[in-house]
Amino acid sequence: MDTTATLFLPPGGSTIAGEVDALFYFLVYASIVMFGIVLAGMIFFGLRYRHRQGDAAAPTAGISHNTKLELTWSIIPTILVVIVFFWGFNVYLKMNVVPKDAMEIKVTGQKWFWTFDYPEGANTVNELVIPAGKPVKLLMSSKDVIHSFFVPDFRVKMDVLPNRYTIVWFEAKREGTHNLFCTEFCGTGHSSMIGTVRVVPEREYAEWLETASNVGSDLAPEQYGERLFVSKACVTCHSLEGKSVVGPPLNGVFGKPVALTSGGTVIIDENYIRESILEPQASVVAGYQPVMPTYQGILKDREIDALVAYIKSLQ
Ligand code: HEC
Ligand SMILES: [Cu+2]
Repeated sequence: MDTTATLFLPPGGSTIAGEVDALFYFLVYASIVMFGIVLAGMIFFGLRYRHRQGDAAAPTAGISHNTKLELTWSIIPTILVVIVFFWGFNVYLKMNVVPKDAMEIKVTGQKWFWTFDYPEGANTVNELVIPAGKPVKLLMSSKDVIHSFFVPDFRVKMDVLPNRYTIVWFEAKREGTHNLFCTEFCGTGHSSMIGTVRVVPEREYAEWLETASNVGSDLAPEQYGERLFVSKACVTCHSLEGKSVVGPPLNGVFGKPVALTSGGTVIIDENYIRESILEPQASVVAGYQPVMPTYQGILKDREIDALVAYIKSLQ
């Protein structure tokens, strides 16, 4: 249960990490020892019994087998394999049987970000906030292709599929932040499908949850929109410096005309931005792929208003 990084693995941040690591290192070192024995034997026999000038041809009669040797090289590996099976099965069960008192968070993967829905109505994008010392169950699904939820520090990895739920659970040991990756190649934006898991003390979590459901009420719409633009992952696809990334840049576009793939032209106004957020496929900007995800059900009206105000302010 160490918390420092080891030769092959990052610091362990969950209660299961120590057990996964122990099994992993057992496998690594057992393989190295076996490899050493086989290689040393090969080199030794190669040198000891190499062909020399004047040697008679090798005798072929009278050599059948060596029972002791054969039993040894069968029984030792069998014992090792059986140990690894039962050990692995034990850890597997612990990782797969969710404790009854686990709190549940809904995870949605889509091109190319993660959404987390908490029981009390709060939601976050690309940042999972959980209490320390409490088991957390993630109920996961995808809106489009196969993604995979991976938190190396927790030693958990689980595919996130369309049309099906998958489950993963863990208990973070103490407060801190951990990297979250999508580890299934899911298209051109795959490398930006990253996030963090922020572990906070249990008391702080309750407070966070309360404020998370009504953040921004104290901010001016443009400022709130600026935050949402980052926290809801718009930045992964939209530049504010006039560069074209996955999507078109959004600075200085308000009030200007834009050409659509369908042939027509529209003026970028409040309604067009709103439609772009909720029904991105309704009018697709010429020269771009229709890959913007819908934010229907993710953004509340107040948040859409703030984003519109923010984009408007970017002149
Ligand atoms: C996965 C990448 C992706 C994400 C995330 C994304 N968009 Fe888009 N967006 C696009 C693409 C691609 C287009 C152009 C094609 C289209 O119109 O659907 C676009 C188009 C737009 C347009 C129309 C722009 C124009 O010049 O006409 C607006 C407005 C917009 N997005 C706003 C947002 C906001 C606000 C967010 C965050 C809440 C967001 N987008 C998140 C990819 C993305
Ligand atoms: Cu992905």
